[in-house]
Amino acid sequence: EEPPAEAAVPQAGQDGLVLLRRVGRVDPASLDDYRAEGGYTALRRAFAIGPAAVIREVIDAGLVGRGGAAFPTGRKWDATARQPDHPHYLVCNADESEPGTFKDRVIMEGDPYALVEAMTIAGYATGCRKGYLYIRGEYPRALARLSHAIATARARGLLGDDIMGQGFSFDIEIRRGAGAYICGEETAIFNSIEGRRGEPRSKPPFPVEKGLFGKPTVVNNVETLVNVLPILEHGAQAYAAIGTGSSTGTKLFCVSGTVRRPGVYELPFGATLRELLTLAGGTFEGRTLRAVLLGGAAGAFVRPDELDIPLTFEGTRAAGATLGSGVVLVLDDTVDLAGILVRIAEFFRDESCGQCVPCRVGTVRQEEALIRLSRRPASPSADLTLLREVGRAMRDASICGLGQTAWNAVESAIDRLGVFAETEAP
Ligand code: L3W
Ligand code: SF4
Repeated sequence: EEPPAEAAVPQAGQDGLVLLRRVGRVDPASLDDYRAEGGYTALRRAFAIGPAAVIREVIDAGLVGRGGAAFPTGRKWDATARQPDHPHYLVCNADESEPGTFKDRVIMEGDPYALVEAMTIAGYATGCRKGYLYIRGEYPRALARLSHAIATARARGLLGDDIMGQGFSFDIEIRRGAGAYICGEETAIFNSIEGRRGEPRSKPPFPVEKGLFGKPTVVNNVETLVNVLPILEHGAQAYAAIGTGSSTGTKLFCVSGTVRRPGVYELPFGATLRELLTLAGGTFEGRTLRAVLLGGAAGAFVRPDELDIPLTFEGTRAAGATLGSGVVLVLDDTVDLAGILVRIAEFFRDESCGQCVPCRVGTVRQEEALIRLSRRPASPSADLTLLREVGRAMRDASICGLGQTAWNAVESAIDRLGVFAETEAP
């Protein structure tokens, strides 16, 4: 039995949290608890100002997607709302499968009504009557708590017909993933929900035009959606005052690896990686930091001398890294880096859907080359050259993010950390 969500939040119940404020403080089964702690004030405000003003608030707040790509949420909502073709669909991407990512699980288990309320607001703003919650199959507790929250909300007139007597009808259907990482790619989710193979579609057309069942669809990550609650509760201006000019609000970081207090931490954008690691207790006694993998398997390694990187979208980009979905994997000097790279390559090879050649073949070649390099060959340069060629082909010619990013972490380990440098030919 997994420990409950709040055990994964060292800050649970503390003051000053925005997205995690109710986690560990309310009974996740209790709608009354949720309402007593501010629940459903955001939806009430949404009804008071109307759909167009809700979208305006989300745009003015500067909210961008938290799944990794940081696309402006308000623009996505606006584009969907304007589509003349109907019906419109909402899909919440809760297929949290990026290695080292466990923030959405904490929200879904610890504050499930927040996601139900946020999805209702998104549906209202974008003209949807139906929302799908596509949840990772390996999250049984989150599934149970959300199923309960959805049923209770429906029984209490907060889902279904004529919500809160406002003439708006909306409901949520849960669909479970079946263990494939690629089913977290937004268009693969559509195929999966439609009963097809979970393979990505080529974009454009973007989902806002042609998504689920070929209809205009807004797809948002769990964390993205719950940000809409503080935006509506406190207003766009108050929200945008948190963080930096280009990265507004707070971010959930998933800290794992060789660190004293692993878990999900909520910090305003702009805090540094050093501050986050200090909060998490730093490395263990007698050990030194070797590297931090920022942004997950599709992200980049950073060195111990780069800890002052501000944790913002623009700051990590300028440093040649990425925030991705908030993965902060800490590696001390006892960790076998080459082994980690082989593990990452194995993951991508395993999870490639096989639909396009650069990714299907490239992920195999990448893993083979890394296995050879990890055995410390006398002349590694041929394999390093091969890795670069294969990496470039995957990045430039793959259909979806999986293939496009499968070489990121490996490249950064070679270029920034100098992994294999000691075996490189002079
Ligand atoms: C309308 C346009 N919409 C783009 C939309 C698009 C999508 C969003 C981002 O994710 C990230 C990567 C990794 N009109 C639009 C438009 N959109 N242009 O904006 O789009 P895109 O294509 O930039 O990215 P993406 O394929 O959705 C790639 C991260 O995902 N990743 C894994 C993440 C894993 C998790 C998790 O487990 N929770 O998040 C792996 O690659 O960081 O940046 O909605 O439709 N002109
Ligand atoms: Fe499938 Fe990889 Fe191509 Fe994405 S890049 S469609 S995962 S083969």
